[in-house]
Amino acid sequence: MLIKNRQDGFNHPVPSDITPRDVYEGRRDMLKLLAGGAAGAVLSSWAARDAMAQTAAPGKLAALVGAKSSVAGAMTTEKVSDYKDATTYNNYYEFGTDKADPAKNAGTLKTRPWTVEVEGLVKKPGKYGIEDLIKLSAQEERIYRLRCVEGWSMVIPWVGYSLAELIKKVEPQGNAKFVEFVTLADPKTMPFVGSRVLDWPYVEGLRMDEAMHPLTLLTFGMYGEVLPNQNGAPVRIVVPWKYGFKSAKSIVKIRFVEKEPGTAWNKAAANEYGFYSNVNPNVDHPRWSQATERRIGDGGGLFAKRRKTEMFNGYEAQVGQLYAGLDLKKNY
Ligand SMILES: Nc1nc2c(c(=O)[nH]1)N[C@H]1C(S)=C(S)[C@@H](COP(=O)(O)O)O[C@H]1N2
Ligand SMILES: [Mo]
Repeated sequence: MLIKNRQDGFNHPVPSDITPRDVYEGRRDMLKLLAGGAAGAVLSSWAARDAMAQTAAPGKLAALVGAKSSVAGAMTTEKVSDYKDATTYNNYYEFGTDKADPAKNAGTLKTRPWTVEVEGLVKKPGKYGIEDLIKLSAQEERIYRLRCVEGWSMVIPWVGYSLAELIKKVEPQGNAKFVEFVTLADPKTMPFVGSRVLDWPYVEGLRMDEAMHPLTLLTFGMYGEVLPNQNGAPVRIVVPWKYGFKSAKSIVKIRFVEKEPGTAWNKAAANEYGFYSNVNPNVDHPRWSQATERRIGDGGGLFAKRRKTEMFNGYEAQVGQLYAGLDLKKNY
């Protein structure tokens, strides 16, 4: 982000363009067949069994299945991105600044035991072991677009529950106006913590009403499995109407505060990355336009036809009213 001088696409190869098929869709088709009673017929051939083995476990991680969400806007019907793209082309600066680095380096991240501390202006602060946090509410599947500030996007089936479920349980005090997410910064397992790329730990934040919005997802899994390390295991936030960097990975503290928290990218370059960071095609990044995006998996590499970026990443009907009266050009 900060250290690149040109827009996404000029610096990186595009692994998606050589990935032949959509593993996740394959698995869903298989599950539909099974639900329809075709299991016997399907499983009678070795080829089908192989397909099942491949597609039922896209990353061969522990299963984490969620019921399809009924939250408005939570289930886009756009084509889901390839699991391989979603797990090998991403940003997790603690493990390096290249899109291929997190998948290469995040194997060192230790996700058990893991504790998330809920603190600050709440009536019921506490420490949650990750297993208890996973069980706190029913897991849902949400299919969200993810729009990176660098100009690429994907569509990912996440598994988790609305952050609001946790917030209601801990009972924020009246003066709690913001929620701050503090993520792990462990120099022993994260090779770039200690580099000066960012001010560690990576911190993000939301206004209370944004944090309470049902689309804000406390996320434990994707593609029917637990999160791979490089995607923010064991718990991250996903805020679909904001640029990707608002969705903090590998959270260790959720803090309720009165003042707007200082956030990692805002501290690094305040003129480029504001606190709100709502996807807004009408506000250019100081070094490039945000009017269009490259959907990873569309094919065509660097010369792929770009799509028009939608206001609030397409979630305007659900979240637009949160910002009524706020100047979105100033509050970018
Ligand atoms: N802790 C931490 N969280 C982070 C980042 C990071 O570097 N460190 N990168 C952000 C950015 S820029 C993006 S686009 C998304 C990427 O999420 P994904 O890997 O699941 O696609 O994670 C966000 N969360
Ligand atoms: Mo990003």
